[in-house]
Amino acid sequence: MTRNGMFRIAGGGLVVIAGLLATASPRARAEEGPRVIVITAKRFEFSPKKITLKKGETVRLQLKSEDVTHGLFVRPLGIDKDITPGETTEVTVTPQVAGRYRAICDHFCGAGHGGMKMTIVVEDPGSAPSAGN
Ligand SMILES: [Cu+2]
Repeated sequence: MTRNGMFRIAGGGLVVIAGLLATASPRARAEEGPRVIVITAKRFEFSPKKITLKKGETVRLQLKSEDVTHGLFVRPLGIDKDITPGETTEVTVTPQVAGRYRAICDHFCGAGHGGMKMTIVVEDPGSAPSAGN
């Protein structure tokens, strides 16, 4: 075998591997499951302050705390979790009713605890946007 031939084989192998990587990764990502939304809690706010979900779409919320233990409580969506610092707390939701939901911290975290809240908007992709309340 010539020197030239060796190079050709090596080059072809690399192209095949690159092709496998390119096609495998998007598929693997799609099979991982629902859309993931990260929500970070710290005294005395959630970040982001507002998330938008779609009616009927399953999403996985990943809850993290940057300081002390907080909570995330949204009764109509069945969400009631403690958020412990240093851990990722997951909750999976599939909202069935469109609307605007107020999420609150329900684990006392200090002086501003009572004002610690965020908004979860659930849109119905099948209906026109509402004109407000
Ligand atoms: Cu809190």
